[in-house]
Amino acid sequence: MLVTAESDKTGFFMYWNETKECMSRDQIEELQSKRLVKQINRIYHNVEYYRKKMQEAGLEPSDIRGIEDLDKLPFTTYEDIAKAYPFGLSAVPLSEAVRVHASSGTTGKPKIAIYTRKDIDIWSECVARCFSMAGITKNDIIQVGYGYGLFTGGLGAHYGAENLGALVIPMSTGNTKKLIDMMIDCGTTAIACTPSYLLHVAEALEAEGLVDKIKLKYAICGAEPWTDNMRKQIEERLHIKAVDIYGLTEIMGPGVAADCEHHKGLHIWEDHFIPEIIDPDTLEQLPAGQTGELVITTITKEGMPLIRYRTRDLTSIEIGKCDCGRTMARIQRFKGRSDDMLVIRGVNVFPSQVEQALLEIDGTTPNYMINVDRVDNNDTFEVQIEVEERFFSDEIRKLEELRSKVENSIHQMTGIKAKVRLVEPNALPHSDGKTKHVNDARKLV
Ligand code: DLL
Repeated sequence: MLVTAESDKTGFFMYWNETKECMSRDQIEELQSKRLVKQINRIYHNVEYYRKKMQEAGLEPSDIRGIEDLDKLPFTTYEDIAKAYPFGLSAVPLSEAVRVHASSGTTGKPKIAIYTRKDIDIWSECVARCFSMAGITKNDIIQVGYGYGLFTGGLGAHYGAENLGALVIPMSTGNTKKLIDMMIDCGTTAIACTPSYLLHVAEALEAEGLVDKIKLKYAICGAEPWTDNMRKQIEERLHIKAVDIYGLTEIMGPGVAADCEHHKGLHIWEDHFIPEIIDPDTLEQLPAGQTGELVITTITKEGMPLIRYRTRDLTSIEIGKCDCGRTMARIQRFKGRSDDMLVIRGVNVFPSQVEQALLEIDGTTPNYMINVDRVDNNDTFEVQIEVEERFFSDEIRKLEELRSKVENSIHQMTGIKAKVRLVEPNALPHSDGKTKHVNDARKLV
């Protein structure tokens, strides 16, 4: 049964912006074409980086007349963002920008995103649409359990929830006991956090016999891969409704797409983003339904517009009206990445960052193994490193000093703490071909 905003008073099926969320396919494509043409003109004239790239491809802005010309445009990659660090892709003078966020790059420098005031407003609108789709209204009390700071999760969810008019508790990460205390004391009805963390919270609540004391109704979980099974576990153990939310720093942050109560894929807000799926090897566009790499073009972003940005996230797209009445394309659950990025405790980690951290320390070798697992719904992150023989014949204090140096260096480079184990030369598996540096034993069931 199709339940519309008018017929449902619980708020669970509410549209935040019905005119946009339920546009016809023709209207979506017409709007996208208009906005794409405008965006290409802006970046050609305002961003030297894009102008050069377009000139190299033999393109002028007038060659792009609508979305049918999208595939003429060159891709943008995270290497482009790294090369332009920090503000080389900015399409506005910095005096017009009001915020910066960042996430891990493959080595050293982070990927930076720049926002104007209008970008923040559009972001809050997108998050409000997602939260509304999840059932949240102005009557809710929401705890934001994503990290606040350079990571987009905290502030992104916060502004969206405030836009909705909900009462926001800016919890951030790191203190489960306090989160639970406030959840009970304040009568929190919604939570935004990573799905693995929410399962951890569920365990803590069960252990203390507190599940019946909470008033939680909704959860909006994302920032890391998870499964329908995990969603069902969360829903059953906490007696709530949970939805999936997707986003990435470069494009905006959380709220690029989210799923509705029908769980038939994450609606991507096509009035702001044009999604494509490409074959990551041939770079050819793939038709709806086929799995490949998600590519996104931002058509309203002012601060740092991205044209055909290769997200490296593997998924497929479904077009067509959803049972909720929304018409925006649906991204299916993510099937992995086309690069080697890991998401550990919601943080993006590249093996190359660990390698870089080791390079800076005398006595370590480039032979290392990253072991990731999930114990009690918490990600574990361990790095084994072969170190020079001499450390094993030296005093134990020197070995301990080296271990602590490596731990600090990895923490600085990746932003999260690893358990470091130093091992003797040749203790790790070696191969003649491509050496395996990651052992990810997490089973997302
Ligand atoms: O993780 C933004 C975010 C915050 C999304 C809070 C949702 C909730 P980044 O740190 O830049 O941004 O990481 C982006 O995380 O390319 C995916 O690989 C992964 N990711 C994000 N959401 C999901 C999801 C934020 N729902 C990278 N399912 C992306 C699977 C996800 N993977």
